[in-house]
Amino acid sequence: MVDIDYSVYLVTGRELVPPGKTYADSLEEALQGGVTVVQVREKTADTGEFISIAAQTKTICQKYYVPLIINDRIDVALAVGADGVHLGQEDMPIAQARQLLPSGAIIGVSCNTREQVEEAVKAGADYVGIGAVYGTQTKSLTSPIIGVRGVGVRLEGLEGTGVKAVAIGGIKSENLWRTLHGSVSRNGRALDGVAVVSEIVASNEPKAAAEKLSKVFKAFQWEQLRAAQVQSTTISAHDVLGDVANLVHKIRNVGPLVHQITNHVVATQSANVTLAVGASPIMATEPAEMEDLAKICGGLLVNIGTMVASGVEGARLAGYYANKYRKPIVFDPVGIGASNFRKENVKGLLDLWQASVIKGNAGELAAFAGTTEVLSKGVDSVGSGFKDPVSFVRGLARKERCVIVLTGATDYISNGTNVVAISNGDPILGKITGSGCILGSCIASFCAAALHGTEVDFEESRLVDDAVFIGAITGTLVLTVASEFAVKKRQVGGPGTFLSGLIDTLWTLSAGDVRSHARIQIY
Ligand code: 3NM
Ligand code: MG
Repeated sequence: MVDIDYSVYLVTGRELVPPGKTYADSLEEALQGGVTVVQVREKTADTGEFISIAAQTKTICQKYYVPLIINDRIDVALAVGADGVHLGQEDMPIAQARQLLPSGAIIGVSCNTREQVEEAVKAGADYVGIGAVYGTQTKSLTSPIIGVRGVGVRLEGLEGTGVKAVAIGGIKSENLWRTLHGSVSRNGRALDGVAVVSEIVASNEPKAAAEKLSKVFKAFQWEQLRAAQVQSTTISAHDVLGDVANLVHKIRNVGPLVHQITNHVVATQSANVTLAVGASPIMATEPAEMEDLAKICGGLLVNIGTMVASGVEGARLAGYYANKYRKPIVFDPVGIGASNFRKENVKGLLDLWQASVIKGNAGELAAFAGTTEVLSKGVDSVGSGFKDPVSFVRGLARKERCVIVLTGATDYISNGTNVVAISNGDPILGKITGSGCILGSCIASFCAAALHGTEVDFEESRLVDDAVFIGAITGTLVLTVASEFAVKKRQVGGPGTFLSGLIDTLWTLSAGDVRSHARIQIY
């Protein structure tokens, strides 16, 4: 069987075609823009009209060698000689459709739950349509919106099978990058395509709309391919520390504005640390100002520490606009394992936006990853609680498509390929409140500085790249090296003087200090 390219899967919606454009013109332009599959979906047409639309669609699709799929109606598919059918949960069972259709016909099934995905696989579906990912105006939904994290869970049902998957429901070029990055199973199974109606059909420029989707998808596929090929690259500690030193220098010149939504326990010291490393904090939480701030800030920190329900909307919008304006987001799911509210909150936020860096201690990241690994106390010589922290952070970074920072006596930072372990830091860091939260501010500041001045193409993500990796490493090194300096060089009597000593040290720490005192190991 020929492999079908599901990447830009157009579902028709004749009623949405804007005035002044015919259905046929809109369809043809969409195909010119890079649509790879067309499904004719007619919810009210009589059989005769459906057949005539399907036949017209087939003629146009054939010009572009694009397969044609008919929604629901086996008879219509047979009548026009379509390439396949798409079945809803209430439509004809797959086995019966398979009997009626010619051999090799494509059969796709709409799935809302993981169980439905598994059933579709068992019944011999060629692909599943998983949705609705987001809210949609196009169809009145009868089952729950599942979010990108939910798509990831449903993709687990496809692991080890050749069944393909597209996501559907509210997908736009604006949220496509997040959709693709977020919709990944724990073992890295990603989407084969996205199905859209309104983004293309309701557009006055369906060609441009399809081109945009296609371009983002191709960039994603390229990234996937590269990730699969490049299991590890050899980077040297010398080169990494060179980049770190440059960034410590750069942040003083750039002075990036860093938007921080953090908990009220640490807000003041986080703002002071941000200033001390050479950046400027803005600690705003009002939803109405989030878009304006995303435009002017170099980066965003979201820390859920003391977040209350009324604060969630600000965090949602801040991240949404940070993604939109391509600003890096550092996400700190503080105490995620402590309550269901926090867990649901984290899920809700990551359903909406893509983090560039996720940081946490062993307990937090274990809860976040949903690992069953028991965090036994004090048995682990690396002190992180994980038996194999290197593999853990690498795997989680791959799954989340972002940089992971696992904090502990040794900090582990991964971009999904390499892992940098940092063994700097004085134990007294554990004796002041919020040293982890401060680290988040520090990392956000250096990520903002790292991305400063890089031109960002809308279709291209620069949210998760080498600059962010170096930003995370630099933020961690600067804070941990400074803690050692503060203890050694100042008259630190205890945690109180340590905090002020730390801020003073951050203020004066040079690129050379960081470079010469860094203790890093690369895996
Ligand atoms: N099926 P738009 S959502 C046809 O959840 C369809 O199964 C869905 O349209 C499902 O891209 C949907 O305009 C409509 O949001 C998708
Ligand atoms: Mg149906």
